[in-house]
Amino acid sequence: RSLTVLSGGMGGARFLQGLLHAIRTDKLAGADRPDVTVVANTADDIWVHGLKVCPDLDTVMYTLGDGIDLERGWGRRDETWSARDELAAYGVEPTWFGLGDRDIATHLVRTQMLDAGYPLSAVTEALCRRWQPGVRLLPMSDDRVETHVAVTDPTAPSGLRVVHFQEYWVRLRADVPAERLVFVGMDEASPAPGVVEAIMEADVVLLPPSNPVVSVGTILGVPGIRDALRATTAPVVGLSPIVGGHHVRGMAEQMLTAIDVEVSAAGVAGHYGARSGDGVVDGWLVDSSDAALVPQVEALGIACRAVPLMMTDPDATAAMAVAALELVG
Ligand code: GDP
Ligand code: FO1
Ligand code: CA
Repeated sequence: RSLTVLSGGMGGARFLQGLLHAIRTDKLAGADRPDVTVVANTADDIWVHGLKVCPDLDTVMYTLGDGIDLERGWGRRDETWSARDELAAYGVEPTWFGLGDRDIATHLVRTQMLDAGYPLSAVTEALCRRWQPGVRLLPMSDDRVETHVAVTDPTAPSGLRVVHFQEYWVRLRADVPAERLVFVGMDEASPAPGVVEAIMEADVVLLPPSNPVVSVGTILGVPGIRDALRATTAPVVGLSPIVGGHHVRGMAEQMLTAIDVEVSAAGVAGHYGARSGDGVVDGWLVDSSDAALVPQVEALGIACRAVPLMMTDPDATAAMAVAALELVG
């Protein structure tokens, strides 16, 4: 048996922890323990100080490999910041994006391997030999794809300025509206080796409560991945990252607004759409507090249930994974 999960960073990594907990404590139906393949978003990736940084891949790898800083939710535990402070003393930009000393080792290994000609998928496999995340971790693509965000800038001739997603999130704290999203390199990208197969050969495909626009949305945007999701014989089931009309953390509200999708669990379900129509999901979980939205989602042709969707601890998160699999099992 095999499960394939299309993941962003923190929301996806938390969900995966719960899914692995459910598997290891035999909470899933069926005798055999499934293998898990994770297809991670790489459109958050950024080149800084000559280094290739892959936040969502690293968040999943560090979280499942028990190296994550639990409080921040990104980067390494017991981190120090000497390199960042030294770079700032040189006045080298970007000073708003901090690389921790321990984390830098990961980026050095990755960048050296990329320079030597290895694709990102092979580099990720090499990094995972150390971290042993307990899943097969694949980048969505070996090609460079970057999310950029257009924000209002009265001094620009067009009235807009385009910044890298990391600049929007980290420097601007996502507190100005995202006017438009640009996925640089997306049209020319192709799925990394194993990605389409992992979707086609899975028994179930899961969309965790990751950002539907800049995490799952970008994965689906890689030419061929959406088609694989529509073609697979596996049921596809998602969990809402929107609870009570708001994201739990992050910037899904700003991203959904930028693409004119209603910020609600039903709005996101409608955005993904039913596979029986021209969409990508068969099933959808909303939070218990959004139970009133269930009929609206089912009217879209998507099986829907309301269950607690707050990832407060591994048991609660494991129960979410079990509910997702039960919905389509
Ligand atoms: P990122 O790459 O670090 O932004 O992480 P993801 O894209 O994987 O997940 C971000 C999404 O997770 C956000 O839209 C949050 O609303 C959602 N999220 C975070 N924690 C929870 C939770 O406990 N429950 C639910 N339902 N969604 C959550
Ligand atoms: N988030 C911040 O708020 N400030 C940072 O300086 C920062 C640096 C950073 C470096 C490596 C990395 O893997 C993640 C980092 N993040 C930082 C988090 C990052 O912005 C998020 O994980 C996302 O890309 C949101 O999905
Ligand atoms: Ca992300």
